[in-house]
Amino acid sequence: MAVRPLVIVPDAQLRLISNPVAEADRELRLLVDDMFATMYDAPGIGLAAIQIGVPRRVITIDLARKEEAAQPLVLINPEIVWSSEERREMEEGCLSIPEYYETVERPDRIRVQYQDADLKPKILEADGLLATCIQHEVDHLNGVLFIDYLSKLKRDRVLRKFAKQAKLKEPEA
Ligand code: GNR
Ligand code: NI
Repeated sequence: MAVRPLVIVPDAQLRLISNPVAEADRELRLLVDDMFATMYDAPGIGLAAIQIGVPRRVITIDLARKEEAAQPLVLINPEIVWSSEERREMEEGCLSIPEYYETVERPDRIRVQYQDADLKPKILEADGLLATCIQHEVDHLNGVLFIDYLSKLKRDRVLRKFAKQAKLKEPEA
């Protein structure tokens, strides 16, 4: 298991549409292991593969608190097949946009079809934080970030700040 570096905005990789997974091979198991290692290390409650630079439709989630037993969840090729009309507001953050938090409104409840780590088909109904987290991660698979739901003013302000930081970290030409 290896903690891999996180991809941070405005890295263009975060705008890629990730590719479906077709085989439950060693490469997939390695990717999932490294995603959990990276997510727990951060720490975060969810991670999409593109956040470690791998454009595959793979999500890891664990909502357990530190003092609780781990509840690892892997969603491969997830598809939200139903979402409630009822919405809920929740404060979101993203490991690819460090230390920035804003309220986002999303469907309160969802039904998601996915495959587990062995590519066995599954269905999950979720509400509350889990529903929010799954929607946030599925967005990553489609190149969408939670700041895309904010006003252009707020989004541009955040992106400018991170663009400036990235530039400062660039090696001298
Ligand atoms: O760790 C995370 N916390 C979080 C809080 C509210 C809504 C979504 C999230 S996901 C985020 C980790 C992350 O960036 N996943 O892509
Ligand atoms: Ni995120």
